[in-house]
Amino acid sequence: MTRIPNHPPAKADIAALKARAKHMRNHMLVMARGPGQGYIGQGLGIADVLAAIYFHELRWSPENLTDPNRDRFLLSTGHYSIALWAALAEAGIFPLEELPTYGADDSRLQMSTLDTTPGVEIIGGSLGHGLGQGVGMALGLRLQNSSARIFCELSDGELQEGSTWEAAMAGSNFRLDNLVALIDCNGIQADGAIVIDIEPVADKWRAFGWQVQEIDGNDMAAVVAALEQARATEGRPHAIVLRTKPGKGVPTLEQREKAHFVRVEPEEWDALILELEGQP
Ligand SMILES: Cc1ncc(C[n+]2csc(CCOP(=O)(O)OP(=O)(O)O)c2C)c(N)n1
Repeated sequence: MTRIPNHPPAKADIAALKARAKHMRNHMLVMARGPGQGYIGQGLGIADVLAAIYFHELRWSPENLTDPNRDRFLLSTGHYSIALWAALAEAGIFPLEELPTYGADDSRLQMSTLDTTPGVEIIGGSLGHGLGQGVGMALGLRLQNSSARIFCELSDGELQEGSTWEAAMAGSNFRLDNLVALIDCNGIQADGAIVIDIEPVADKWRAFGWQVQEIDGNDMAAVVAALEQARATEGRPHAIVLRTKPGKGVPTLEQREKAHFVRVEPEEWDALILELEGQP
């Protein structure tokens, strides 16, 4: 089988990955400034994980987005699209001039994913379906003797949906060690805090037969190390419980109580971009 080169990945350059994440955060603010609003809180929170995935772990090629042997990153939460657009723009798939069209009629960069946008593997607008699709893809790849892997992001809100747990059960039943769940526990769900208590998250995944790690999802070195450990897992799927901070990297947004959907005045976006620039 054809192998996409550079795998297993070379030793991670943590400083370079942090710089990627910062560029991606900047892209997200530029996107949201276009319409004056967007799902920026969770996007900023997951930026470090997407930087580690797209610029270190994933075996893929921006020149051939449909290579059958590519690793797939599935964004189950379609409304986090701003983070995916930022990663794909940073990888050169979209010109940066396109970013301000975020959410506009006819834009490729919608506020929730469309599968007509290059680089999108699944539509995630209706929550709770990403992991089930990931299980099906991982099983299909194994049946085709492919060494490609599936990385499926999902949210803490989606842990309140039965379909997620059906998929978790199937993943361990089929011993899918080519499947990694990246669970974004940012503690929010639309209007405020998580509605139904989902803790202890890690223990629940262990009980479903998954190998589990729980880390600070905004600590780049920890994210890279967790992905490396997931690569070494054999015989069962792997879950990484990511504790992330909504608005991460932009202090005003980190302090904001309602960070699910952010709308601010046009001049305030410029101030937020300057705040990001001032961060390490
Ligand atoms: C099946 C389904 N139910 C409800 C919604 C509406 N909805 C969109 S985002 C959201 C919040 C979900 O919380 P979480 O996934 O944790 O995301 P966060 O608040 O961190 O953005 C909801 C309920 C949806 N998109 N799909």
